[in-house]
Amino acid sequence: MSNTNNTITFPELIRLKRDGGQLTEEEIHAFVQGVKSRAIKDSQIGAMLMAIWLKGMSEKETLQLTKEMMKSGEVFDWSDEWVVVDKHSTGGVGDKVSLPLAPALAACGCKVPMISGRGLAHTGGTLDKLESIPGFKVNQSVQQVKQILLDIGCCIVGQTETLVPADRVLYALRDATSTVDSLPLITGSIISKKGAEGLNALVLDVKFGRAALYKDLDSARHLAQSLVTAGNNLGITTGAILSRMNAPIGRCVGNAVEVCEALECLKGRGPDDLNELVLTLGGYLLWISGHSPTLENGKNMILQKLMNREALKKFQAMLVAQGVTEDAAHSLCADDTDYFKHMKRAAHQTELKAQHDGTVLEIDGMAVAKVLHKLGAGRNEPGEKIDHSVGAEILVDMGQQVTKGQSWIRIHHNSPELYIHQHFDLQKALVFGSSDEFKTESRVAEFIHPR
Ligand code: IUR
Repeated sequence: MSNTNNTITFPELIRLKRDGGQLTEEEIHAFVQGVKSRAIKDSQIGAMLMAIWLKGMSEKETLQLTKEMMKSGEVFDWSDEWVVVDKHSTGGVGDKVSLPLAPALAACGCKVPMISGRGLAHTGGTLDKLESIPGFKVNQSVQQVKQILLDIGCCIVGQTETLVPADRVLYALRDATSTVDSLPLITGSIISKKGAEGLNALVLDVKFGRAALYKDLDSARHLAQSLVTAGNNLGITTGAILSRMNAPIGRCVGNAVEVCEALECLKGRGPDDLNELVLTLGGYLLWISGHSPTLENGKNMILQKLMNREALKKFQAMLVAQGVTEDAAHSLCADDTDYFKHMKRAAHQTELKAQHDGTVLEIDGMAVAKVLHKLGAGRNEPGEKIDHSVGAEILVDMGQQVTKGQSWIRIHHNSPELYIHQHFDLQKALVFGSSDEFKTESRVAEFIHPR
């Protein structure tokens, strides 16, 4: 970009945003193209990101940024007859919802090309969970994705090189310039990738609470509204749920143990809160994509696919299509099975005992996740190897009366023993109170509907 033919230069563009101005469509186009082609220096991109972080972007600018990012790479184009849907979660502890949700939606007739990520820091990634299953391949070409959608209806894969290349550059520089937590930048990043997936409908699970990116309902609602607006403006029917993320979802945290719990859910034996999220997110997608006349009816459709094992059959077929042997997939999906015959089991299991009598009021998911991370379940840098067998099983329910000495958590680890500070941090995560202090809360707090 030069000023020889009256176009604005990059330093002028940065100054415009820095001083609170609005960028035009052409200017945003030039910026994203410059990012993609690397014609703009990293220092200039960083400065623009900080200007956007400080001054924000209007709805119009955010939409343009999202569109330009989407168009920076390949945009999938599926058959007109398909109803293509997906879910995106802002990340939580024990969040294995995608694993039962994708096959349940496929069993209802939707096409689900789920593009997922890997875990970083305390958050787990769906791809890491699936890689606990020997043979599972997350890297599939567009042609392979198309074939799996045609044959089965769902797949869970990693992002291809050609999808939204501008996001790869921007995300790395956001990380390096402390500009990750900017509403327009998060919106552009998430919705551009969903747009490139060629979706008809999208549901967002925006989490709030102690173990979430956003700690309070208000800030989560702001993010959800920005995502929903951009998604709908892009032509994807988009809605969101705001869900509570304090205690881990379900009873298992860690890659292999979460796969076991997801399989239990697919066998109709999942924990209540996981079931609630799968039914609500799935039912919501069926409703907004026109597969169901109401949300309630949509939830019932998903429930039926879990109870009659049609979702499980889809999952089994997806495992085979993505590289797992027929024998292992069949055995993992069998009614009575030893999951650890096929997935690596950690060398040690240590149970911690409750130190008082009392009612379980809360289990701090973030504290549990941090200990597991140190034990090898998570990574500090992208690309780092992780230990899929590290995890935790929570042995008590919220609101349960426990007695001193009762086991409340089982840690799966390969280190010879847990350090004293790890015992301490885990014990602190279990919050006791009296039974009248406990109140049952559903995971789902609010909906933001398409508009
Ligand atoms: N996930 C994304 O894909 N993009 C983001 O900016 C964030 C999470 I934060």
